Amino acid sequence: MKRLKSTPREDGFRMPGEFEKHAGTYILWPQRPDNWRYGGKPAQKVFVEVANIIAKYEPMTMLVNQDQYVNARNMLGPNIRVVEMSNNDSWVRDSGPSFVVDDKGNVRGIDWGFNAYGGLVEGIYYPWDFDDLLGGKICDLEWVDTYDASEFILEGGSIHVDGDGTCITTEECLLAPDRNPSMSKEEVEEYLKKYLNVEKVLWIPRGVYMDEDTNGHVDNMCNFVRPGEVVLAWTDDVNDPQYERSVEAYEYLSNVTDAKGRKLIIHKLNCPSPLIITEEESGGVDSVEGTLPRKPGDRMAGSYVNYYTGNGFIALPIFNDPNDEKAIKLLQELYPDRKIETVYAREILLGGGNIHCITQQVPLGK
Ligand code: KQY
Repeated sequence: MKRLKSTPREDGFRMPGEFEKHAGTYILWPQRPDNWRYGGKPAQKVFVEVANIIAKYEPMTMLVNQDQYVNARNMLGPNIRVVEMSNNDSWVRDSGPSFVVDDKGNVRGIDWGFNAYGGLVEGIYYPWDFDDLLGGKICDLEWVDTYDASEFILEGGSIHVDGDGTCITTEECLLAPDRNPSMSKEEVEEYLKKYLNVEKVLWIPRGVYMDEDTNGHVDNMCNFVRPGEVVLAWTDDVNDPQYERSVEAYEYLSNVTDAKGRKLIIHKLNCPSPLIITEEESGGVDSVEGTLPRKPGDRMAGSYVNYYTGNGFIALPIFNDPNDEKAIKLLQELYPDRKIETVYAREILLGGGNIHCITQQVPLGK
């Protein structure tokens, strides 16, 4: 497949909203013992659960390292395609490609640079060479030509688009000195405009409290329900450090318009109560030089915003928390035509992310 040096904007391609129709979804199989406790065994069960839900609604592909291929194949149903693909960790939202479409229904990929959330400065695992190759490999598997954006470090979880000219991101992540240190905010914004083919970039200052693995990815903090309408991670507890982050984002979003000049409708999506890594959970993770440790007593960046929007469904992480029910209710109201499929997702959160971070959609085109 071709590697393109032009940009989606020049060629009339745009990144669609996640809520637009998909041709399928990718997930990477978890296994690294310095991130997933007990060699990923508990996480694998939850990834299977997520994959089984997605496979009910759209074609589902699981990518897996050679040494786990047979195990993954045996744990997954025959309705899931399992493909061997070398990888360093299991966050295909971030290491995989983004996809763009044109008006004729053609689909192309964008292969961003990937440096494990900060390279040699603040990256959270080493090495990341297999993950950096995933964008191009997945595009090949999809038979789509690929825009070469490898000079620009970007994780897919650090952006959301409304498919209608607007991108939303966080300053905390995209302006972090370990991503694209030689670029100014204006240059980063221009790059996003060219590759996502958007006219406007909205910059929330910070992501969710303690989302330190990712430097505050937007996909844990805010998401487009549809153009003009967002959900925002929220707490009413003024003593919670999350409060000032949520209020700051709310005030910002209340005072901007999107690319089409609309004021945003903002839905507050209350976070679960603080979720803390236990001694037992931390004890199951290998301690390795160069990998961010998962320490007992650390608060995790729990948020319901990290859900995945698929064809006819929402895959929503829940935490056995009193706010689970509120989240389900709000999302069912916001997505009346989609079934809310819940997954008890503490195990994914223990790895540092959630359902949105482990999934990557391929748009249908026409
Ligand atoms: O949340 C994500 N997008 C991924 C975080 C990676 C965590 C690795 N420990």
